[in-house]
Amino acid sequence: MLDRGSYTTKILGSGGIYPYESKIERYLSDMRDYFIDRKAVEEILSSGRNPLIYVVYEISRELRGELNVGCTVIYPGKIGDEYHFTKGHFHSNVTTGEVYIGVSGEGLILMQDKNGAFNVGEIETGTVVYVPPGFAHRAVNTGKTELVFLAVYPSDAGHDYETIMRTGFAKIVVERGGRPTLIDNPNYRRI
Ligand code: M6P
Ligand code: ZN
Repeated sequence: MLDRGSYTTKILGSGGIYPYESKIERYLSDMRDYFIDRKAVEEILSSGRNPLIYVVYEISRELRGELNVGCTVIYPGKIGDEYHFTKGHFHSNVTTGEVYIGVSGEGLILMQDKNGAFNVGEIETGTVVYVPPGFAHRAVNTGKTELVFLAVYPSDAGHDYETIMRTGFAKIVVERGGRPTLIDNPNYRRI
């Protein structure tokens, strides 16, 4: 699939990148504990549906100083009132940052550090978002089409999903009056 001696890949839009090394699919069943409306989650799953929320096409490298490339495609939609999003993570290596580059669609990037400092950035075609070291990051698709973006991050960054799971993000993105709206997360636990 990927020739390790080749250093180029191509952005295919909602098809991700090609070639890539690995493809990760996240279905609603993989994100049971993430969406705020647990009742909506269980209703969808018990009706036999299990929507694909997002896919990540990734090329990872090994040595310190090398850079990984990921292309994430978040499918449009909501669970209850809440727009589809990525799980969100801190980096295990807290000294590492990341850059997101918008390819198509529209959405938001939520960023939050361990002291609770919160930041939000818009992402659409051509947007470049810098995620500083120490900030957990989650992308949210607020549009009607796939949100596609590239991510570039150090090969030794690592994904820490647990820390942000313990508190949740301070804000969530829901539809209010037909529009995406950032509201306080009622389940947010400051530590
Ligand atoms: C981006 C990068 C990846 C990440 C992916 C999905 O492509 O940040 O490292 O895996 O988004 O985000 P998450 O891992 O939080 O589900
Ligand atoms: Zn990251």
